Amino acid sequence: MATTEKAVPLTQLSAWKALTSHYGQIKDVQLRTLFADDSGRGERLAVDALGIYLDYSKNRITDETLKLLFKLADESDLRGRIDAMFRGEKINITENRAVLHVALRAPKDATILVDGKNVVPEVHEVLDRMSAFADRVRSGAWLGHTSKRIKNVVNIGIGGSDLGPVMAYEALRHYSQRDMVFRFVSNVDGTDFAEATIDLDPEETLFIISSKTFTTLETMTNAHTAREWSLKKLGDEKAIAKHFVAVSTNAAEVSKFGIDTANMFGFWDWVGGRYSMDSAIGLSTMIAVGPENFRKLLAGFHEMDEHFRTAPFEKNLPVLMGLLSVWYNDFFDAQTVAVLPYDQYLKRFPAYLQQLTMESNGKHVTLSGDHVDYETGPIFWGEPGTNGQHSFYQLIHQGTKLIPCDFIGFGKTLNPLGDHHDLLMANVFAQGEALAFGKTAEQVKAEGTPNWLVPHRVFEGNRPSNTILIEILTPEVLGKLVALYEHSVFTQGAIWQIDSFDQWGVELGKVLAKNIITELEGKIVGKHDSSTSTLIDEYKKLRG
Ligand code: G6Q
Repeated sequence: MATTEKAVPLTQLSAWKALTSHYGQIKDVQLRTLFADDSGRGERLAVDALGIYLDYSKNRITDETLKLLFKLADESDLRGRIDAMFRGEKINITENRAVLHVALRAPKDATILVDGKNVVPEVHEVLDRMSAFADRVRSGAWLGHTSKRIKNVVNIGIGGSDLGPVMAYEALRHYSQRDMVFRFVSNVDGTDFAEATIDLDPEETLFIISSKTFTTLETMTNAHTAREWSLKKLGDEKAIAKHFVAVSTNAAEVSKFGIDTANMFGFWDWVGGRYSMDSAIGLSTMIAVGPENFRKLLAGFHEMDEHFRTAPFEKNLPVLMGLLSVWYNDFFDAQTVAVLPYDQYLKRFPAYLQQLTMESNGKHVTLSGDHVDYETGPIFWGEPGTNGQHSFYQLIHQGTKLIPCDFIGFGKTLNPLGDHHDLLMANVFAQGEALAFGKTAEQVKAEGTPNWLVPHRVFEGNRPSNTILIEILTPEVLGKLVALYEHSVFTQGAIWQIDSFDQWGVELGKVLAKNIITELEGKIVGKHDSSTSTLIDEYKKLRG
């Protein structure tokens, strides 16, 4: 299917119809029964690829379900859509752009064409400049205006220009340069900037202004505040060159701000914000973990790209996870997916995935502009285990909502301390087991529970989960994990026939906020609904 051609509506595909009737047969089948009937299910419904072991046996599926889901992928021309992305076709049709984050991690000798031009050499040129700069900052060769060593790096950015860098810094902290401080400022709430810089010395602080457009309100406001904060101590405008660098596609705005474009690291319009952590937007990550580790991260991304592009769907990790997500979202009416990493370093991974998944697939019209008559992107959320177990897991176990879960665990810890790691991992396995198989009334009674208490202590089970097991968290592994979810999102978007790469929904709020700002400055009195007008008046009273 060419992107602009009108596709057969999803619900008219024969695989979709077959899945609808298949759902009727399987919806009450218990995981307990599926496992009892097939002693090899646990080993059989698993894929081991690129050092990632995905156990998807605790899903409410049979071989027939899988067959139909793969048929759905074929009828949706998933293969063609994947090839179109890798070929640099403008699959982001509403912005008429190619979608080529895969080019950011392609090896030097690869060829990926956009409008007939190979983009890979430029990617590597920027990477080389980033590496040289990161090395200078890390080694102390890059000095501040007053010849002091840079000890603090503050990334200022928001959305795609923030969440990836924060997540990657936290995830790879073990590999980071420990004598440096890394902070991330995103919110236009002044508290974010104030707290991030409260204990920093401007003479030792480098700001990375990360903004694709270099016009984003929050980022530019924080960037100007950072400039004032620096100049207050450093005095001299010339100091800006030593304490500010930019990551952007907009050279004109960068130099207007006062940053020498020699200190600018570029990227391209075919890199979506939420797919940009492996572009120059990752500069803070590179300074934190070093160029070598950053390249390992890219190599991990690339391995997953190749796997997604070439592995048969039956063994293809992102395709499997994407199709399972469609299965619950569209047939079981599951509203959300919980991502539960059992690794403290991945504490920002669910927040990162929220943008990746929800900004990509939160769409209500198809590529041809028709309103969908099925559900699209589910809500992604999560927290690291075991913490979540002591708060929201209750609802997953005994609530009335079906919440498919992704557990992520590691064979080895980066911080071996007594038996902590076995205790952590025992909980991963226990949670998956409890969700799938629950505890019957008979089992509860057999424990001597009084009859009145039995219903409260029953776990129905039949709650699905994936479990991802990996040896140890490394930069390569992080790259593979992020790419796994990126391509799972792609798979889902292809099935739903939506543009996973635009974000028009973000725009309206921005425009309305701009209007209200002029009102708050007292320049005009705007016309709003009675609620908004009253709220603005109340705010004015409160602010005094
Ligand atoms: C991501 C979105 C959005 C974007 C931010 C920051 O896909 O486009 O989150 O990254 O709005 O934009 P700038 O990088 O242009 O400041």
